[in-house]
Amino acid sequence: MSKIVNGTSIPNIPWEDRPSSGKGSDPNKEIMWRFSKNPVIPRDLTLTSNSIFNSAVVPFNGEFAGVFRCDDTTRHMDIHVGFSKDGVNWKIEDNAIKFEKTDPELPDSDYKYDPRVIWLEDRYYIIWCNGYKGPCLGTGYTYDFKKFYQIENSMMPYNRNGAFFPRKIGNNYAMYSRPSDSGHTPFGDMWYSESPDLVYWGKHRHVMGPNGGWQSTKIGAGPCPIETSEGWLVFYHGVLTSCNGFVYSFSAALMDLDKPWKVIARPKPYIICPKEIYEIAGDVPNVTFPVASLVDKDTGKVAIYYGCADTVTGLVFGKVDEIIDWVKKNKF
Ligand code: BMA
Repeated sequence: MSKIVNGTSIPNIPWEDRPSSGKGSDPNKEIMWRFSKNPVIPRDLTLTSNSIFNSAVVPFNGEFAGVFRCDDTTRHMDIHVGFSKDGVNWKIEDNAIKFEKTDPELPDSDYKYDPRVIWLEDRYYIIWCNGYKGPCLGTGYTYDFKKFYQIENSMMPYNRNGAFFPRKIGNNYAMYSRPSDSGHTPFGDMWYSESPDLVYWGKHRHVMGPNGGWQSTKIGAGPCPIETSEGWLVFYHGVLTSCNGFVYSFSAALMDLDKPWKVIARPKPYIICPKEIYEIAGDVPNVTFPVASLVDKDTGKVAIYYGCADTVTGLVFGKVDEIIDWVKKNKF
């Protein structure tokens, strides 16, 4: 029995056991290990893609569906739907998703990027960084990954890294987000907000901010939070500013189940930091940026999809129970 609560069985979760020797083999050194076939999604999978990264994947009809950030060869940023039988080999549509507006007054998007997707009550919600007078949080939903509907923007500019919780907290929907600026923000804390209807958001609470080392410049939520008996397991990215620019790594923290703005344990070390060639070389060097997790409730296996150097997409694997123990052992 794993510590996962309210989870889904995903018997066909993409998976590879921890290697028995070499890189990733020592759990005392690396609590998660990279897929040997990384990167799983190449940059040129669609007709016009320059890069495919920072993308969201969910189990769908016994297989997998996803919403992918595809920057095209004009370097326009948009999100595309894709499907896979095994979570590793993907077919991604050449054309970007066309959302049907649920209100004709909804503003158009100048661009869309970094989507998160979550099953919530009766449908899949998508939340992304949306261009509307600067980056804000765009929101929509789909039942079938064929028709997509756009609802009100969840947050006004400037905000990024929105991640919905998979269930209500008390009577309200909930999310993490990261207020930012109009550019490549040199600061960033994680915030928590609630909404009775996914339109009006409030009860804003500060969650946590930068805290030295790999997470000294800014931090932001990665995949949607995972419910466990020990608290919400939240993978998040952290950034440090080196003499060559930003370096994006990631780790995981545990948050209070009823008050998810309260941090139970936050680790000092990162879990993944740019080290492999596809993470240190690309359109934006030195970026490992997690945005989606698949979690199998029966085995506690977790597979994280992460953007590599803003160019391709990789997978890392771990076990939820081991990661929880590691977070507690390595907390500040
Ligand atoms: C952030 C976002 C991410 C990107 C990261 C590194 O501000 O644009 O999509 O991965 O920068 O370039």
